[in-house]
Amino acid sequence: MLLSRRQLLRATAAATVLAPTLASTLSSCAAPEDVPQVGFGTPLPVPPLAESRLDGGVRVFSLAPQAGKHEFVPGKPADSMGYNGSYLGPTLRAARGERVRIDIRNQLGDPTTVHFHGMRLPAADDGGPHLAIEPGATGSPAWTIDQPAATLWYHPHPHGSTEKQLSLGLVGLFVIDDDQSPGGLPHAYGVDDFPLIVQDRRLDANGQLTFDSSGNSLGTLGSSIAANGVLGATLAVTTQRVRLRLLNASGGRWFNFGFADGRTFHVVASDGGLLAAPVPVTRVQLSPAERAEIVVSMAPGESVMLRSFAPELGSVNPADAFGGGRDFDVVRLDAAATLAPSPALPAAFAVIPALEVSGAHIRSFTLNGRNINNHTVDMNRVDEIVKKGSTEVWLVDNTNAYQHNFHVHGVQFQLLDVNGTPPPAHVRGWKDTIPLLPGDRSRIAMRMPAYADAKVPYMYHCHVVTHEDQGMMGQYLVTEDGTGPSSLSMEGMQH
Ligand SMILES: [Cu+2]
Repeated sequence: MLLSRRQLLRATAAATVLAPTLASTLSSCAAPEDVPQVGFGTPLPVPPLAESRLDGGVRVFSLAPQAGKHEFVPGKPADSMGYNGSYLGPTLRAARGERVRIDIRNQLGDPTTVHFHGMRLPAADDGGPHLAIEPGATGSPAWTIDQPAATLWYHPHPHGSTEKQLSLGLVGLFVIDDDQSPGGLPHAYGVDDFPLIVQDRRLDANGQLTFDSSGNSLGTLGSSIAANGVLGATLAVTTQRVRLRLLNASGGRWFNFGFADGRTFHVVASDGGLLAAPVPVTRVQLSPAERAEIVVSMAPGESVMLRSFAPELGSVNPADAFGGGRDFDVVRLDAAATLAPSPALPAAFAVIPALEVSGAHIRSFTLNGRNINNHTVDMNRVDEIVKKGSTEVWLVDNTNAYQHNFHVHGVQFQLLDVNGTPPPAHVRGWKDTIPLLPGDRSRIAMRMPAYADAKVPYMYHCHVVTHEDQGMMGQYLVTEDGTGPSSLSMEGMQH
């Protein structure tokens, strides 16, 4: 039944892509170029750890989104954006139980927000599109970290212009530590534990970032791959094992990470924290916004390429119109002649208790075109109201002939099954974003946020950011008893 459904969808996929392909052929002389940049050897930069200060027991960080120039191609500075700099942002790091405040000063010429992706926090501090910070204005979200150690991230979420701001470089990591993590995992930042923010970049002959989605359905797709902002980066490995905190920070491209020599590596964490145990794999596929922490072993003196192999995208056809069919080299790992010893990986991490879902409230979300349940987002409309702290099961159904994904703000969830089948072990941990290939029906279970607010909603949406900008998003309120208003007033919602 599923196969026939996919076959049916395949016919419409070809029809969907025909029109834009024709349009791009007609306008090809005006279309921005996509000039792939190759050649490895530039040392991989590591985003600095953000400085913080303690203010009455609160750990305070400062972020200033700003415009700048960034050289993807030496000698050809591109217009870009960054936090506290010209491209990307510092890594925020805090421990479970700490209270944090992020002082945000918007130095851009446009409104922005800072969304803390994967964080359990009050909706009013979540940086959704209702919480715009105007140019020159400030915002100061604050909350107490109350979730396991994880690699989360922050990025803009302004209504209708997320693709532009995110793609220009407004991306940073938020690493949470806790005291439950076992020994044996590499954890020295920039020594044996490296963030890896991976983005496809569409560059023209002048090294400028360009935006052009003609001929595909996922927004701008580029054929140059940046790791921590650098094309053709190499990582100098000095230890027997390294931990890579992978983030797919692309607007629309799926990555399917593995090593060029096919070696096995271990996935140790999903979006929201450590798995129950390390999982040996040869590939880990990430849709936009997903993370995976992996640990790879190296031999002295060897080099190996971290590659994105052509992603598994189900029945999409033609594959290149949906970001498929291509391999990309991402980062080359060069091991020193002598490597410092690393402890053995632990056999098991923390137990992840399965959420009790019998009696859970069930909701259904159908992804179709650029809408969810036949609606594009209306910032004044409340789509769902949930009870604070309750457990829910959401059924998410992609009825399209091409892929989407699905992100829920304010929670970490467990993926129960995909088309009735339990997910592979390396995604049986905490998640906040899941891919949905054509025809996929997935069930996720989550404990809803512990913060009631009848005025400010949390969002759920497709994280292909051009789809999000086109309104493929809905919003849910959390209230004490699960009832509340069906509409919202935007007035007075600014930070
Ligand atoms: Cu989508």
